[in-house]
Amino acid sequence: MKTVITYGTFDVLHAGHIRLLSRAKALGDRLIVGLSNDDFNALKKKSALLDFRNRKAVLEACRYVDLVIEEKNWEQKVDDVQAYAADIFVMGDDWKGKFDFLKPYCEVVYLPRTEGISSTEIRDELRGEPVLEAGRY
Ligand code: C2G
Repeated sequence: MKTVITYGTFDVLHAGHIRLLSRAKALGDRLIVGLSNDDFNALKKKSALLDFRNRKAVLEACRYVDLVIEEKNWEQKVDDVQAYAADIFVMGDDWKGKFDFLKPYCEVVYLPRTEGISSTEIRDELRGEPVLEAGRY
């Protein structure tokens, strides 16, 4: 069985994430996602709209995802790859080269990122919404 692993925040899941997950799963038989916890998001300076519990529930409902593990820090990937016997590590190519240190442990694949959609844009759009004043509807 070929195991693929990837990592991310996956906030407000959108088609860009889904395309990444579907292409990653297509490279093997099992896809594991290291989901950034809320503390690690703070470290990444990412302010996710949804907390870890919600983002995990959404990812676990995705047909391409077989297992969600917690991403707590930058240092855990080698241990994870070994612990889960991952054959392939996948990330979008906005990370190209950043995880080549994993090459001695598994195949490293950077996939083209989906242009035109990002959680950041969705978050900004949502946050830009006027607050629903009482009696508005
Ligand atoms: N992605 C994509 N296309 C988009 C948006 C995201 O292909 N339009 C990919 C990213 O390249 C990444 C994955 O979807 O591979 C998850 O993206 P994020 O949730 O933004 O993850 P990120 O903050 O990049 O965290 O240790 C690695 C980090 O946790 C990665």
